[in-house]
Amino acid sequence: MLIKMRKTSDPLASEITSQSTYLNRRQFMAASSLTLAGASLLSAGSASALVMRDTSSSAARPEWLAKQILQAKDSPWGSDEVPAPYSAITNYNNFYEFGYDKDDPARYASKLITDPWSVKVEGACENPGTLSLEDLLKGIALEERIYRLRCVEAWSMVIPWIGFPLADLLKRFKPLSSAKYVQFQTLVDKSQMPEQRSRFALIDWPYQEALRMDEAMHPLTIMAVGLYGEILPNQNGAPLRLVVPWKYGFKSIKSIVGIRFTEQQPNTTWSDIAANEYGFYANVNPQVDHPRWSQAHERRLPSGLLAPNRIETRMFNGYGEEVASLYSGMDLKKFY
Ligand SMILES: Nc1nc2c(c(=O)[nH]1)N[C@H]1C(S)=C(S)[C@@H](COP(=O)(O)O)O[C@H]1N2
Ligand SMILES: [Mo]
Repeated sequence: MLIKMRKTSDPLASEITSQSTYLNRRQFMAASSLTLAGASLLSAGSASALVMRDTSSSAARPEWLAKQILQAKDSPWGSDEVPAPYSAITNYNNFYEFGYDKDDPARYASKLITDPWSVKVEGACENPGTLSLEDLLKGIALEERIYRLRCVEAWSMVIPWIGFPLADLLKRFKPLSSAKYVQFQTLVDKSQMPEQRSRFALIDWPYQEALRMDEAMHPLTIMAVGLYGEILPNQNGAPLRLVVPWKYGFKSIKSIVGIRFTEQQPNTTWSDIAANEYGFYANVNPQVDHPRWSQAHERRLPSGLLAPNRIETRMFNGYGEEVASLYSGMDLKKFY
């Protein structure tokens, strides 16, 4: 598969990525392993400057995970998309545990300890328990999924995730037939997450999100552990984060430590804060505006003053063919 990088003929929205060609998968993987080995990407000839990584930014990069990520298979998803530059994906983030500005996560998340890491699975299932990340990923085949991520704030990015279907994981816990929803929680650790120390925080920690069971089991729903062929940077939700590409970005919860199967619709962070603005479903929908802004368009990042990159927002973020049937008969203006 070709990882399509920006062509020089494309309107350059930002100067973040200088060179541009197509970089084929092999070069991409070779470049990744070079970085893993600590070598400088800048010496890698034509691959240079495509992805500028700060390899020191993650406190821990377990070797077994790096290896598993290098073995990720291609997938047809998004092979026609142009991924945003690595520097854009890792410097423009929402991760409120580390602050509210877009560059706060890149600045403050680097010291988050992600190894060892464990996830507690509980609720309506036959096999609850607490698993280390390594056990959780044992026998799991990773793949690359290049997805559009559409934030409710009306910007979007194309991100080449490395992950696996959430369904592959959930099945192992044998959810009961009474389990209708699955809830996820992010780590709470005041010593590592500065905004959790604030008395004025908007969010009642932990950050939590949830999906209906059929949404969770949908093949497009993944857990990501990497991007651009490498271990997930902390600001993107290391070591394990959800990615639900047809829903607004806030559903794609980061740095998950808890999974719970429930019979009732669980609480979710943003609808708890403002239920009239952020619904449980949060399907990308250009016809249902946020009370304070239109959702008809989005800014595709990277963008700049001279190249705003304003594009039309698509129903279900362009994944309607795959997911529309999940909502047949539902009034999506009511269940926004
Ligand atoms: N724990 C946690 N997860 C989170 C958030 C957050 O603040 N905390 N922000 C969400 C929002 S609003 C978006 S748009 C995406 C952004 O993901 P990215 O920074 O990897 O692009 O993460 C989501 N997951
Ligand atoms: Mo978002």
